[in-house]
Amino acid sequence: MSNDTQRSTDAGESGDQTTGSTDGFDSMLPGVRRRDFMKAGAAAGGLSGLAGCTSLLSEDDVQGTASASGVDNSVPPGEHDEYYAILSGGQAGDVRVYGLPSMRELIRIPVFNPDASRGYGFDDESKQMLEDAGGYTWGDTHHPRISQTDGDYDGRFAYVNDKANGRMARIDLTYFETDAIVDIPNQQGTHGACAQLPDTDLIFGVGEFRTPIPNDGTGDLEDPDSYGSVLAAINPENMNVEWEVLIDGNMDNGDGSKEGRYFFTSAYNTEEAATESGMTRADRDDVKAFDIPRIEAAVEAGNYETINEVPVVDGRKDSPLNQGDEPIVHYIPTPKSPHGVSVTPDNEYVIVSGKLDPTASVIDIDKIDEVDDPTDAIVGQPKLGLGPLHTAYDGRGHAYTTLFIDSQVVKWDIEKAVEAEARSESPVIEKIDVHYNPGHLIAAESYTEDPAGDWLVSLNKLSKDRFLPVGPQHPENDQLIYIGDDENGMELVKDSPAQAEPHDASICHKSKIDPKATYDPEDLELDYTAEGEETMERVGDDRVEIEMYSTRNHYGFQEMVVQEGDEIEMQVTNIETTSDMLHSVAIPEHDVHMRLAPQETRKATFTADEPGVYWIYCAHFCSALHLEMRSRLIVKPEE
Ligand SMILES: [Cu+2]
Repeated sequence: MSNDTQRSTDAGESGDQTTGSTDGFDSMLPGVRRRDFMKAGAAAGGLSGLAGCTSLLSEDDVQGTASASGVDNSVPPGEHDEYYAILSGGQAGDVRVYGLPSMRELIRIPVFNPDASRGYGFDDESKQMLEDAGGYTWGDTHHPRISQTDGDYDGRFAYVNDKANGRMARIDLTYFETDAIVDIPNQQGTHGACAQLPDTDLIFGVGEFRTPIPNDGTGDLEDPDSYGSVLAAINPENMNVEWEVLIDGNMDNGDGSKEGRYFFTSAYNTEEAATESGMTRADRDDVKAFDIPRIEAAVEAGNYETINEVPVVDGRKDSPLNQGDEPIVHYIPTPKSPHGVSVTPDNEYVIVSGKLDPTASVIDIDKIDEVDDPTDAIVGQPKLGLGPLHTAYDGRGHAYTTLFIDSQVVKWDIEKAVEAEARSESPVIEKIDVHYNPGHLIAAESYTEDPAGDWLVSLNKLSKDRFLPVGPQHPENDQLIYIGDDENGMELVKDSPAQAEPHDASICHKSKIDPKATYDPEDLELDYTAEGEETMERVGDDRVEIEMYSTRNHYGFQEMVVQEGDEIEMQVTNIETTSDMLHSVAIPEHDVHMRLAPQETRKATFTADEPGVYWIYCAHFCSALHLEMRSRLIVKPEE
């Protein structure tokens, strides 16, 4: 089929954009002329009018939890939601957990950021983990992915990237806490993050920014042509980087085929430019299909260069490994600065959104290795609307794509898109306005082989006037949309404000995650200190080791006397066995806060460098005698 990238001119010459929010869009997508948007915007509005399916509800109708048609996301007091939604927190560096459909935020999991409410970054173990991962105090999380076994969520781990510092983290879903972070060598701007499916054999970090490799000041620093970016394959069990593939151009988002053969990435900088105008020059960029078994065979055969202790395989177009019939990386040109890339649940297609082109490209996965011209693997290219970014699935053959510029979600028929002419609008079923400018959208279990097909969340970047004003930084707006009724169409059910900035999420049925309500001491490295086993011991001239417990409403020691200048290693076990009975150890003026869940043991090492009396207290409200739960740290002055 043709890959004509000429912007369609059949949209008509007049008419205001009738849908979504338009102000400021011309500055959001540089390199594309505003006039083109106006034309195509008119077409999009006309289309949704003809389809007659755009939600007819006014904004007043959708306030509250029960919509006009009776779709209800409310969960009665005391009852549980159906789904866990695990969202990235963006530049907050964390991951948030919502219950769906209520959209109630349940907890935040600090990942790349210290968080005193979880004691994360304040006890020795988590402090050391953050230190070993580069010592940064923040990260930029984008794509949380839950581990899968046999193509379904197994509830073991979630993985999430740090775009700011080139890292990947793992969250243990037994305890909903970060348990490993790897600082990925040779990669800056780790953007996409996704697993090799169906069994999470590898986690992929997708390198967006091109840099010199190695980026150590050697080589030509000025010439962007000499830069590169890599795909990093990470072992999900030990979090080691197993291998990397150097590519031409850059990469953006990523997704894995369901049978483990390919990993796909989108790219917006095939130009290898260092400026915005340079990066948007070409009408087509590409989708890369990494052939994982062939790459692993190349590594096995020693066809790599070791850079910063990682085997780096050359996957550039002119690499010997890409000549002949069995290339390790297929480069499939698609229009224009494509962004979201996602594999359909049945593993037939990978769909990539055009971003600066109003189409999505439907790539037939089986054809990728068969065709001579890589564009022949593109079997559909429906025209969806302006600024198509990300696509989710309902398991009934429909795709849902966010339209960033049109501020809409478009529902379309995947097989009809394959049957239709390129750039046809006929596969479009309906569009719904969202508020405003959506980035990712996620449908329940959409990343598995069997999506649930009931709820969809649109993560909108701008909320504008949707909430009470709170100053110049507005909340994001995560909107809940019901997609379970094909006859009556999509329905907007709830606005949910969010602190900047969720990018993406995974939505998993509650039956597939089984968190522990208290710690199993066997899962922790530190020894358990029971009541009566508390010890305080001077080790050498200036070191004191304390092991004690916490319980309602006291600590193992009522007072601890040390000398000015002593290094104190304090290890505390919360011996409570009752769930939800947390304590903490807060030490004023020493920057120490150990959060202690039931049966948890933590350790903090600090220096008592100022003589005086410090009231150690429990900062996590525990009982009626919470305020009395204190202990004295007495630091005697040097003699
Ligand atoms: Cu307490």
